[in-house]
Amino acid sequence: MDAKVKTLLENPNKKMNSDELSLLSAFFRKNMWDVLHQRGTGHWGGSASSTELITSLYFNRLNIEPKNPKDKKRDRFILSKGHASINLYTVLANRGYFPVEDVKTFRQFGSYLQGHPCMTKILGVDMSTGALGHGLSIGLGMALASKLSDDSYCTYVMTGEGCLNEGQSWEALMMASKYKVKNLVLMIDYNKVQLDGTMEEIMPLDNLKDKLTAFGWHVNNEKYDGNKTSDILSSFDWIDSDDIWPKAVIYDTIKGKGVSFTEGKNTWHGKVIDDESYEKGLIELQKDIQEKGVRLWK
Ligand SMILES: Cc1ncc(C[n+]2csc(CCOP(=O)(O)OP(=O)(O)O)c2C)c(N)n1
Repeated sequence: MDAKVKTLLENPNKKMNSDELSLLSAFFRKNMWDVLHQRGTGHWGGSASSTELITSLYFNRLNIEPKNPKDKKRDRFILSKGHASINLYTVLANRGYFPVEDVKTFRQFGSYLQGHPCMTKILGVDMSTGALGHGLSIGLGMALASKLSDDSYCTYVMTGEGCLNEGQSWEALMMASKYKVKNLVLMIDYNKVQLDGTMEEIMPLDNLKDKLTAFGWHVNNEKYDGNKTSDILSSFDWIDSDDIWPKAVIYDTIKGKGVSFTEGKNTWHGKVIDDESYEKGLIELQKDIQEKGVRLWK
């Protein structure tokens, strides 16, 4: 099955459909599990929750050209939850920004692929992130800049709840709605689990939709499962369905998605994947690739 997935990846510029995105996500998730285990470091939980979202952006949505990564007119993506870097690196490499082999050097001394994404060292990274809460302010700046330069690119910012617990995010939310900033999309990976507890224990965000709406944002009515590529594609259709800005999309996701004993567990936020857990998880991740591949090529 891996060989078939690689065939799919031979043409990364193709706009992938829902089943293809689903298979690619399963493949990337397994590769992430491999690297985090081999390297003995990194953030599994929040990377596994956003896998379908980041895969769908880069293989279906973003107007980008990896051979021309600094193109002024490219869409921008800011991974405000920068700790999910292994997810971003895996997708960027497979999309053609840098060699896939390099992902194995994740967090190695001297590697350009460190624990948090660095825009000056990694092609395709639009903003260095890691300190939670900065991404939306920066995305807002990029969106405002597009207005000044008359470029029509779109800026996407992905946060988890951690970023939304930071006051700075709410300043950016207020300002974006004040200026009715166009082409700015906030994508919330709403897995409701953080580093050392659940969202409810740390800082509840309910009712998030009402809060964002009260801050002047246009928020999805329909519920979207952010681990389901068909839902993600529907959310993209929703983004395109009107001209009301700025827009926020709340995606319900599962932290640690794909490995049953890590799902919904804050303890797997950034835990080292020991050999026994690795072998157990691998079986589930490989089964998922197999099933999604069979569905695609039946
Ligand atoms: C300003 C800041 N405070 C604390 C941290 C440490 N930290 C890293 S990830 C994280 C929890 C993030 O939770 P969430 O946004 O829900 O991430 P996800 O579940 O999507 O991984 C924390 C507290 C940080 N990176 N930045």
